[in-house]
Amino acid sequence: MTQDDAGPGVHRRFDPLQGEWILVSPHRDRRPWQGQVEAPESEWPEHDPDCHLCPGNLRANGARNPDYTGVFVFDNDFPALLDAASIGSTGDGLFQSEPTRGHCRVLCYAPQHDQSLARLADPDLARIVAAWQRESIDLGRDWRWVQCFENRGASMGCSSPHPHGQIWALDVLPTLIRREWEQQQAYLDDHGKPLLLAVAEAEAAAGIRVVIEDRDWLVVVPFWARWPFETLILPRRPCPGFAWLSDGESASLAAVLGELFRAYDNLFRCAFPYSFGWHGLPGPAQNAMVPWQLHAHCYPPLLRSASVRKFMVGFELLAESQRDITPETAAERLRAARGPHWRERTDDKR
Ligand code: H2U
Ligand code: ZN
Repeated sequence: MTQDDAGPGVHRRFDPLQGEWILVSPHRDRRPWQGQVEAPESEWPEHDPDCHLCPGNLRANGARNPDYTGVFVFDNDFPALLDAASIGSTGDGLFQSEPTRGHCRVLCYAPQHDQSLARLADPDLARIVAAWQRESIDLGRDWRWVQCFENRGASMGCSSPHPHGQIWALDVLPTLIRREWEQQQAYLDDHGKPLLLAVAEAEAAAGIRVVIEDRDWLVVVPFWARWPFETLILPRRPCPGFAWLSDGESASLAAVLGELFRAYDNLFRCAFPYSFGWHGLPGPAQNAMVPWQLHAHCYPPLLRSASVRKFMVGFELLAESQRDITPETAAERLRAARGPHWRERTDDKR
């Protein structure tokens, strides 16, 4: 019997990071489903001559990629943000707008077209962590916020199966970042400790929502998760951003990432789709006490199988987020899915 069978009943949970409530309806997971079924993934070749991101290939704008062997970072050919501002601020009442500048990059995780965070070895993952660290520090010298993220899978709007993420740097604090900043600042003012450090300590003590933990990191399905198998990656000491990470913490992060993304793929035996990204203070390390803690959010849409996903529609769009299985059950299932990648298990014929 799972947590949900025992039945905590319908209730709401509070997200102290976003300052929002989430409706939890555990019993609803058993409702019949005749809606959209996600297409199964295909197997990809190690090199795809038509891929814009593979080494040596032509990109969509005609530039040629180098024969890269590790990670490869380039300026986005179709950036959402531009270095130069075009219009000035307008309006101060109902119709306000302001100019925004920024810089967008693409980070190819590996030369192999058929790889992913779930299947790369720890040394390859360490190169990705180093790239996030480098880009956050470098772009953070010039820009107010640096957003590293990845969309994986066609169902999350990813444009190519080649393992890659994006980095957007801009001259303002985006809406969700500003909200997280205000929430963390208020907590620090009231309690004298960073909010997400308190959360990490409380989650580690409770244990029930922990998916992975080592000396440096904690991966939990947060108490207030919106998406079915949403996770939060947290450092276990005060650490505002990538610039503050020690070499040891970067290395253990690489191992933790591999473990987490393998568990996701194993859960429904598929290339588990998600949107994943880092919230860290950009730029070089400084000594000042700040409310911010480095953390990663992973938002995967799958709910019941590789082909049935959660849609954030209806009540979620019009009232507030709602989830079906409890975060405790989700964590239990992710813990059980840990281990070698299912495609690499020789003892398993399924
Ligand atoms: P997504 O798969 O998450 O959309 O990221 C791919 C990014 O790569 C996207 O922002 C860029 C797109 O603009 N891109 C290039 O810059 N050059 C290309 O040749 C292909 C894609
Ligand atoms: Zn490719």
